[in-house]
Amino acid sequence: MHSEYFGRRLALRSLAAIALLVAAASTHAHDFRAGSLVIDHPYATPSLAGAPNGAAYFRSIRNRGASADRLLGATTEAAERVELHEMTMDGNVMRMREVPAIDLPAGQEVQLRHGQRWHLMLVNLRQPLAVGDRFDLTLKFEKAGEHKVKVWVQQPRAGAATGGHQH
Ligand SMILES: [Cu+2]
Repeated sequence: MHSEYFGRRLALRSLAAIALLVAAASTHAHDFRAGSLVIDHPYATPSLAGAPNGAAYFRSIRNRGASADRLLGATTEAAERVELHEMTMDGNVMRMREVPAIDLPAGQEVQLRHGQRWHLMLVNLRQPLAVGDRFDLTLKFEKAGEHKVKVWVQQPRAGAATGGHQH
């Protein structure tokens, strides 16, 4: 009788554990708060075979505050250094340049997805980035200070810009 009760409890427990796992797996987005900033879904695309560099993106960074802030840079164990890059079109040629900061105007949302204007370049990856990997990235903001976020490595969603990031 005792053992039957125990067995039931175990079964209930593993059901609860499975429910938790399912809940975790179905969470497709994550976000972080840094003062009045909301850093929505930091992610990176898998690195290309033989490519020394990778790139990290965000769904967006929202500044819900009353004053402007700026992203000044980032560091990560996953790469030797991180650069803020801006993409511009020069006729038909896509150009990339390093910028000292990315403006985050008060009350606005800045999109930083792949194929868009900005990205964080991960210079000299310690190891290739594969789908499912996660790594820490410490962002440095002018006003909000330093904040660590978790970057998810994932395949760009079908239908999204293919973001050809070549360095
Ligand atoms: Cu770049």
